[in-house]
Amino acid sequence: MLISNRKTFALSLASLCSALALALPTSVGAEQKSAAAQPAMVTTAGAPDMTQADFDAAKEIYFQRCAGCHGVLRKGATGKPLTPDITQARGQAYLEALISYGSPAGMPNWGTSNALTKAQITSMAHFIQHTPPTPPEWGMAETRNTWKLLVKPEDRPTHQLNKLNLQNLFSVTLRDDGKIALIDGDSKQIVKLIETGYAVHISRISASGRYLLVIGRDARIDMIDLWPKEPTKVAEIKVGIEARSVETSKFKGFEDKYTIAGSYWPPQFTIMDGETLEPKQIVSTRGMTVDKQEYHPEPRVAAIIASHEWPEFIVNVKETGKVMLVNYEDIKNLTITSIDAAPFLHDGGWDSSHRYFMTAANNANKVAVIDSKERRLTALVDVGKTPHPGRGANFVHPQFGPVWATSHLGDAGISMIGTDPLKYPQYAWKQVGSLKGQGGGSLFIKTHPDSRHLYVDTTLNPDTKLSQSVAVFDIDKLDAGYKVLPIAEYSGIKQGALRVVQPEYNKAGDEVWFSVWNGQTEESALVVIDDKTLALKQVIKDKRLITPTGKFNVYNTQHDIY
Ligand code: DHE
Repeated sequence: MLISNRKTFALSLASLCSALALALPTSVGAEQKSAAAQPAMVTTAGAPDMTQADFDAAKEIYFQRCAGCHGVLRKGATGKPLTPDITQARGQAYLEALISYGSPAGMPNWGTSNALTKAQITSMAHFIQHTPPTPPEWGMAETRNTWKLLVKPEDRPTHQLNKLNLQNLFSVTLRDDGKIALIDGDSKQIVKLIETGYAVHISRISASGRYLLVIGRDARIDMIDLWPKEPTKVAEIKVGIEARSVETSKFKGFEDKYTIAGSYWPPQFTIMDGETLEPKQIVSTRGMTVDKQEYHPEPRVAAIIASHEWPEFIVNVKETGKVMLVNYEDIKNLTITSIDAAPFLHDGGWDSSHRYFMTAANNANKVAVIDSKERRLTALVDVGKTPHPGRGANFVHPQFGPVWATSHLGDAGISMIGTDPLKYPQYAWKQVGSLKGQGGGSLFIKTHPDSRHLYVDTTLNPDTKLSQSVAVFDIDKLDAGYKVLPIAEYSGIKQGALRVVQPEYNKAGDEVWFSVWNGQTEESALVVIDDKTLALKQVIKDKRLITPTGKFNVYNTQHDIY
């Protein structure tokens, strides 16, 4: 896992992880020895023996903190592969040092940040030398068993019954609290807190703007109807054991008809009824990789985006490096177009025309451009090290015309790619320029069609000065460099390992919201900046705002504005 707030690892995580620990077999490929007076032991040839209790505890930590980047089967993705042949060759001391101190390539410093104790680090270094345990599969029976239709469609209102300005509502991830906060973008008041899955990840809005879909790392989806007297959860389902993405159908005539969710484990996606979340189809993504054409047992589903050109979902399959265009016109006879891109596909968003899906192949240091109309790969564009755009940022460059930009985890560059093949063919699908930001460790970049500013966070930079501030570029004077906004300082919070993450605009495009993300027992905040003046507009503090990270403005998310 890429980040965790220090000292915070959440009670809410504990519940999932205990559940995982119960669900997971204890070490596949590892023998268990037990003797009457001896604790049960787990052994793997070449690895230090572990007691069953230590092995289980390490397994929990691995799922909580490591699997997101290294993969459940440890074959590597954002993080390096950690299979026993590799880890045993590295040896105990090397592994302990790496876990403790981290690396400039993005491995967190679990020891020196006090997130893990010395004993836990020793145990983790032992654990990753063992054969990885394989979690169970999750088919239709398991999925259906978790499905809860809380309010039937016929019992829901036929029009909006509350007075909320839904278009300027924000769904805010309260990452380690297992909740989202709905915040009124006008008054900045919390409208409601809603319980969701553990380590909530993202929110997406249905095509009509009525339903909010929230997914947690535990693969639980909560569907919230924004029309009742107060926003209310109407359906819930669990589509696997680990997941990150959810999206709803947006093609004309199919608005709100289907919901899709991608799972990390098992590696598959699930298509559900858009009004009820009733599961309809589960499709495995296991298969051959794009480069070596080798079988991969764990190709996880990363970003998913709904096509506006065809009744299709565009699905990033991380480890195989393939983009699947899943046509949902006939759900019983799914047609899937598989497009070769590059590994490891992660996140991405539309260009400004909403025709081209720009998606990061972060291990290849490339952005894949998928033409959703022609259903093919348009280009693989070389960019900087480990691009991580979120959904990226679209703006009109004074020289290159419309561009889409991404920042990078691995370096300070911000790559701009030309996106207008008609008026600016000479710049289309090329990296036309690179800006220098504050540093590496950037997760998200954002602008708005009515703004002339470009905001870049550096959440994962090891230098707290950088992880607690953001860079702002004036799009009309990009050569002038950036201004620094000390967002964490603006929040007035003095305690804790604050990190500033994810710019998000309000509907009008004249405010930008940032999360000041602190530990679970510490104070966090949202900081709102006036986009015209770049002055601090408001600090939103509330003891219920626990570990805020992603923020999703209903209108901007619904209409793919970024
Ligand atoms: Fe995310 C989006 C996966 C860690 C905050 N994250 C995504 C998407 C994926 C993903 C695949 C794209 C979804 C889509 O568009 O359909 N994230 C992962 C991981 O695998 C990773 C690296 C490690 C993990 O264990 O989960 C990871 N992500 C994080 C965090 O630690 C962040 C910063 C804080 C948090 O809340 O967990 C985080 N991820 C986000 C946010 C988005 C996101 C805010 C949506 C950005 C947007 O603008 O759409």
